[in-house]
Amino acid sequence: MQNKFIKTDTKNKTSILTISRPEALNALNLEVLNEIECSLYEISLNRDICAVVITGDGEKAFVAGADIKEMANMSPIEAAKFAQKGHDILRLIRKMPQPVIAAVNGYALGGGFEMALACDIIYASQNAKFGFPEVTLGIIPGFGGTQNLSRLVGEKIANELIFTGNMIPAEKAKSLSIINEVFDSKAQLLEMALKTAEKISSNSPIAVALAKDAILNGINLPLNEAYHYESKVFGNLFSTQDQKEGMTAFIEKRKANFKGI
Ligand code: DAK
Repeated sequence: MQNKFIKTDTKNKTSILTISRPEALNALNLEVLNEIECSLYEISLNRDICAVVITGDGEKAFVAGADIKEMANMSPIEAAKFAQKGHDILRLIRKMPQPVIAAVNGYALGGGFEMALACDIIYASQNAKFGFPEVTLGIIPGFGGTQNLSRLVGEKIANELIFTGNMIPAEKAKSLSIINEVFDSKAQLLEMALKTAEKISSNSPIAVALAKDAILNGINLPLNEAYHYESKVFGNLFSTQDQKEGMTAFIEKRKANFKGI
């Protein structure tokens, strides 16, 4: 499929997915969501890709939210379809074996903030701004925002952000542990996102995928059940070639050659 709004590029073992609709600050309409879903799905099946970076085109925005102009005239059926598409993408980001890094340059608002929150790591440039303006439009965050933000930072901080619709700058988001790191410029942001992706790609892809699975599936379980889940995943890794290779390479004092099997 020829994409209109999504550019994909591969560097070493990393896929870089750029949301490119700068005239609307990369706002998410149904077409953009369809292209993101297809691109991520293809990447999720590609065993040569070990990490993904999602970013926004231009200097101003990562994603300024769902497309308000498209949403304004949606019928209830279209709105439900739109909502389902958004949820499908969030589930895909969470379930795909490769870690996904959001490289947030400029505005990450509404659905854009929610997409970043679904990613495994969030890096931002100094000019990034995060917020949930939904209540100013008569709606609430609907791509998981009320749930993911409150689980991440607690109810009180999430309440303040969601009830006011205020935006917070990158440094504040970092101080609240919403994001991992802030970088001076967009160039530095992308460079560091790729560097982290490369470091991830140097490890066993199957171990990284199962670590992601254990964190995501364990985090909402009672601790004892989560330990049990972790121990099963840990045990499963001893049936892989990567576990044998990683430990043999350590003993033989050489670099491991992981195959992801
Ligand atoms: N949608 C459509 N167009 C947008 C847009 C958006 N979200 N954000 C910006 N644009 C367009 C502007 O209309 C403008 O287009 P023209 O007028 O030039 O044609 C162009 O991008 C440049 O924007 P501005 O001229 O406004 O640029 P400024 O620098 O002055 O302001 C801004 C930047 C980001 C502060 C401002 O554009 C703004 O406030 N944008 C809207 C931000 C927002 O409210 N975002 C949240 C959208 S609601 C759901 C799940 C999730 C959602 C919905 C449903 N279900 C499960 C059902 C998600 C909802 C949202 O994300």
